[in-house]
Amino acid sequence: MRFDTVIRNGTVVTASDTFVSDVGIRDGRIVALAADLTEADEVIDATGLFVLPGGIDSHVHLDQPSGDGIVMADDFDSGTRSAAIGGNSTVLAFCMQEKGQSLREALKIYHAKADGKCHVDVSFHLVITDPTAEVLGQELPALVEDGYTSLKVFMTYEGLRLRDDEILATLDTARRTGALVMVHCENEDAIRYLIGRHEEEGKLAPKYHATTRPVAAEREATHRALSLAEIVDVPIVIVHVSNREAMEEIRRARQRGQKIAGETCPQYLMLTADDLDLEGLDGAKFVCSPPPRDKVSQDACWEGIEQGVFDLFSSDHCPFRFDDPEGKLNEKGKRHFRWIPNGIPGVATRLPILFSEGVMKGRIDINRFVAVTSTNHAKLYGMYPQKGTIAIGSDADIALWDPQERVTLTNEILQHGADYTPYEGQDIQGWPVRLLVRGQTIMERGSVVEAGQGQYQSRKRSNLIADTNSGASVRP
Ligand code: DUC
Ligand code: ZN
Ligand code: ZN
Repeated sequence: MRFDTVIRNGTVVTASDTFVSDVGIRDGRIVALAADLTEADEVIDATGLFVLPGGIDSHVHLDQPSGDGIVMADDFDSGTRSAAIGGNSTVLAFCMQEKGQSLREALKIYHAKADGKCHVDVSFHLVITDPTAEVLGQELPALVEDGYTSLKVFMTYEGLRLRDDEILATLDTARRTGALVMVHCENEDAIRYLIGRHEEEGKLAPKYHATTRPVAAEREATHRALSLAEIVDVPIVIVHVSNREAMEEIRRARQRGQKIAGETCPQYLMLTADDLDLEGLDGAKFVCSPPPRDKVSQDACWEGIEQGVFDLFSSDHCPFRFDDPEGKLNEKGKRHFRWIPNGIPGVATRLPILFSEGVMKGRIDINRFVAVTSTNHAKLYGMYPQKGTIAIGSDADIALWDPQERVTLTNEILQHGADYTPYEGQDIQGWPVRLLVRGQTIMERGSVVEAGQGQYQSRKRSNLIADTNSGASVRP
C-alpha cells in the first residue's frame, strides 16, 4: 500500500489507548496504523513525539459584534491561525443572531466572514437571542437537519439573555429536533442589582467585575438551567463552569439521571479574582464571565477534569485588545468595569496549559488530556469518529507534541489579534510542534505553513442526543 504521508515511530494516543505505531495517510484520511510503513511521498519522523488527535476547541468567539465601538481582536483568519499554533485542527465558533434577525441571515453573514479565511476546520454553533415562533417553529428545525446541530443561550446580558419561558421553548425545540443546547449560567437580575449597588458606592474599578458576578449568581443559574432541562427532559451543556458549587449542581443532576455535559476553561485553573486587582487598569485584561474565582475554585475545577464531571476543556477564546479605544480600555471602560468587554484570548494556550499543568505535572494522564481537549468535543458536537481520534477512516487531523519542549509564553508567539495574553511569562513543558489537518501540514514549529486550507464542517447530532433518542431521527 502506498501512502501520501507516513508518520513514523511516534507514540499514538487516543482517549483510551497509548501505543507505538506508524500512521499511514491517504487522501486526507488515516488508512493504516501499523509498524514499518514506508512507501510514502512524505515521511515524517515522530521519534520521541506524541501523535495526538488535533485539538478541537468547541468554544471560540471570532469576529463577533461586541457592542458600540468595540471590536473583537480576532477574525477567522487570525483566530484560526492562533488555533493552529496551539495544536488545534478544528474550532467551533459562534454565529450570533441579532434581535429581529433570522438565523439564515445570521449564518449568511458568518459564512461570509469565515469562508476562504480559515487555516483549520471550522463549524458554527447558533446563538439564539430572539426565539420567535418562526425561529423555533420553522428555522431551527430546518437548520438542525442541515447540520447546524448545536446552539447557545444566555441567562445573562441585557439584549442577549432569554427569560425562563423562552429557554423552555428553546429547549423544547431542541428536544424535538435533536439539537444540543449550551447554556451560559449567570443570574442577570442579581448581577444588575449588584452593579447598581456598586455604582451607589462608587466601586467602578475592574476588580468589581468579579464581585458583581458572585459564585451564587452562577450556581443559582446553573441549578435553574438544569431544572429547566429536566422539565423538558433534554440534555444540555453547562459551559465555562468556574467553581465547585456550580460543578456540584452538574454532579447532582447526573445523579438524578439527567444527561448533562460540563465544560471548564483554562482561566478557571490558572487565574483568580486577584488578577482583576492589578495596578492601574491592568485588571481589565482578565475581565471575563464568569469571572476567575479563587484557589479553592481552581482546585475544584481540576478535580472536575480529573473525575469526569467536566467532559470538555475549551478556551472560551473571546479576544479584545487591551490598550485600545476599541478594546478593554475604551473610554467608558476606563471609568466603569461594566463597559469593559467580557472575554480573554486563549485559543493558542488552551492545550499547552493543560498538557504542561495537567499531564506533565501528573494531575491527568495523556488519554484524559485527549478526551477533554478533542475526542469528547467531537462526540458531543456530532463530528465523531470523523474527527477527535486516531483511527482507520478518521480525518488525518493530527498534532505532533514534543513533551520535552520548553516554552515561556509570550504574546508574540501566539499570533492572535490581541495585544496581550493573560498567561505572559508562564513556563510550559510540552508543545505542539507540527499540525496536520486532513493530512496536510498546516503548522510547523510555530508558523502556519499552508494558509487558508480550513473547511466548514457540517455536523451530525450529538452523541448525547443520539444516546437519549436512540432511533429514527438520528442520522448515521
Ligand atoms: N460568555 C462566553 O461564553 N464567552 C465570552 C463572554 C461570555 O459571557
Ligand atoms: Zn458564555
Ligand atoms: Zn464564550
